[in-house]
Amino acid sequence: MSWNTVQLEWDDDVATLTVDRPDALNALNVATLEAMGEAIEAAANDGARALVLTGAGDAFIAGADIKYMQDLSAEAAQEWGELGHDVADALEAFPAPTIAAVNGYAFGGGCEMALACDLRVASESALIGNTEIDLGIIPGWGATQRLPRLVGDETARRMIFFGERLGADAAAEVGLFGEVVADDDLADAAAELADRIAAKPAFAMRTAKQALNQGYEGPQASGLEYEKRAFASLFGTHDQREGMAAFVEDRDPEFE
Ligand code: DAK
Repeated sequence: MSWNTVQLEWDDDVATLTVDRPDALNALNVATLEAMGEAIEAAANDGARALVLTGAGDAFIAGADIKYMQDLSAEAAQEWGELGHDVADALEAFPAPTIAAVNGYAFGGGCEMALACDLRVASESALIGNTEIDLGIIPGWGATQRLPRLVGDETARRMIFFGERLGADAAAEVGLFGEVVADDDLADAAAELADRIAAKPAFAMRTAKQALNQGYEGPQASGLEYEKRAFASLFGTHDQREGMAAFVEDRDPEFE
C-alpha cells in the first residue's frame, strides 16, 4: 500500500509511520488522516511489535489543516472531528506500543496525535502545544481528556486556556515528553526504544498496554478486575513458561 502524504516503513518488526506533507509542515487534511488510518491498520495487521510516529522535514505535525477547516459548517466539523478521533483512537488501541518521535512543531491536532501514543521522545528543538484557543476553537481530537491525564489538571488547563507553546525541556518537565535528545539523535533514540520493546514478549506487552489503557476507561475497581484476569491469562503462554524457565535455569530467554 502507498499513500501520497504518509509513508509506512519497516525495520524487522518495527513499523515507522511518517506524515509526509512537509510543504504544509505536515498539517493534517482529510486525505492524510485517511492515509494514517489505513497505514495504522496495515501495521497492526502485519504484526508490528512497535510503531513509531514521526513527521517529514522540520515538523512533527503542525496541527489540523487550518486552510481546510476555515469555512467548515458545524455539521462538516463534526465529521472532521470524528475522522481525527478515529486516527487517535487507532493509535491508542494499537496492539503494540506506539512511540511519537516529535521532531519539530507539534501543535493542535499534532500534539493530540502525540498524546494518543504510548511514549513520546522529542528533539531539543521540538515545540508542542494545544494552540486552538487562538483560532477560536478548542482541542477536538482528545487533548481535553488525554492532556490532563498526562500532565495534571492545572498544567493542562494552562496549556489549553493560554495556547502555550512549550519547548522540549519545558514539556519534559511537565511529563509531556519522556525523553529529549539532540535533533540529530532523535531517529536513533526512537528506534532504540522501539527495538527494546520489540525484543520483549509480544503477548505480554500487548496485555500490559491493554491493562494500562483499561484504567482510563472506567473506575479503578474495574481496572483492577481487568488486571487480575489479564495477569492470569498469560500463564501457560510460551513466553511465560520460557521467561520463568530461563530465570530458574539462569539463562537468557527466547521469546516468541
Ligand atoms: N494548517 C495549514 N497549513 C499550515 C499549518 C496548519 N496547521 N501550519 C503551517 N501551515 C503551512 C503555512 O500556511 C505555510 O504554507 P504556505 O504559506 O507556504 O503555503 C507552510 O505551512 C509553512 O508555514 P509557515 O510559513 O507559517 O512557517 P513558519 O516556520 O513561519 O511557522 C508555525 C511555523 C508552525 C509556527 C506556523 O506555521 C503556525 O503557527 N502554524 C499553525 C499552528 C497551529 O496553530 N496549529 C494548530 C492548528 S488547529 C476539530 C478537531 C481538531 C482540531 C480542530 C477541529 N473538530 C472536532 C472539529 C484541531 C485543530 C488544530 O490542530
